Amino acid sequence: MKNKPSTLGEFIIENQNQFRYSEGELSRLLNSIKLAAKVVNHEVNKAGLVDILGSAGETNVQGETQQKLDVYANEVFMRTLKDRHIVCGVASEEEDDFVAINKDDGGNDHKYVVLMDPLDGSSNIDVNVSVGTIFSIFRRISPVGSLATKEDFLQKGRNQVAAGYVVYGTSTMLVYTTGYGVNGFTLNPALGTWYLSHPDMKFPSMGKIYSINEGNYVHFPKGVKKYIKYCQEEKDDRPYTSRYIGSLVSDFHRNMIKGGIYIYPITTASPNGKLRLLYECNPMAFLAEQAGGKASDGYQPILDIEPSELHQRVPFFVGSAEMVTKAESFMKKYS
Ligand code: AHM
Ligand code: MG
Repeated sequence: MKNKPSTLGEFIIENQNQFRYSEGELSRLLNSIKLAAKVVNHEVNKAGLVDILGSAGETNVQGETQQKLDVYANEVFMRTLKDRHIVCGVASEEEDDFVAINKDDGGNDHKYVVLMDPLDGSSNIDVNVSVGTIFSIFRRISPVGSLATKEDFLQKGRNQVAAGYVVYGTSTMLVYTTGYGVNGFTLNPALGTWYLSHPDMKFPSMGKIYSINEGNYVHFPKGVKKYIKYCQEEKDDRPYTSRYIGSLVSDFHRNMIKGGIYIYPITTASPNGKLRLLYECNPMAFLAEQAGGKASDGYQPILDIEPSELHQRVPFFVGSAEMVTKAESFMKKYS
């Protein structure tokens, strides 16, 4: 009997022929992400030891203060993807615009674009709480040989060929999908090797955890307020448990393993929601659907939304399918 692949490297090679157009380019791309994640992990782990904590004194395009580790993670991922000549373009939550990799870099003959949030959950960096990296991969629309265009990045989530996240938690994990289920790999820091620790991850269809920043309660739409009250009601298997880390990656990861729902709705302060469609919601939605869960903006699947701008925000409901469906029914009823 053939041995099952046990490391991420083996797994990528083993599954390479699932892709219709595969010439190994996507595999090389995934290998680069895996390498950059190790470099960032190393830096996150020693964040308390070196002078890397705190604000870098810059603000990003959305007016938010960037943390030094955000800047560092962005640089590592950008550099890895650019220098290795494996993509034709990259867009990052931390960059004002997408970067098309030009001919001199040899990038324009490549098929894929990457969109990413290099360090998500930045408010948790200073306090030793889990943060993450989120990535999303599309095939370009523009012809191979030309420069990547905005249209390559503004594709609906349904077109993703791969997506994943890294959670820098009590242990560091890389979880990803290429449209054939979701697999999770845990980093052995002593060896620098990712081992397949969570094969074929699935959201339980129903859970008992709801994750939402309840401090914003007064600013939530009525459907969300009513759904929260439903979660807290003493009836059947309720009340549910409230768990909110404030790092999407970590909240999602826990809910996928235990069963639960994460919600970041519109609020008075963020009338379109806070999370970004392209860097956060699309990749997490692809993972959710691949794991048997569901992702919605409260009314429609996230993956069906046609993006109109790079830094677009959307309300986000993601998790166990039955819980998301229930939350949607409240949105519909009280809209
Ligand atoms: P970030 O990309 O600036 O870190 O923002 C995204 C994060 C999510 O990880 C998290 O779920 C959410 O913002 C927390 O926001 P809030 O502090 O408003 O609850
Ligand atoms: Mg972020």
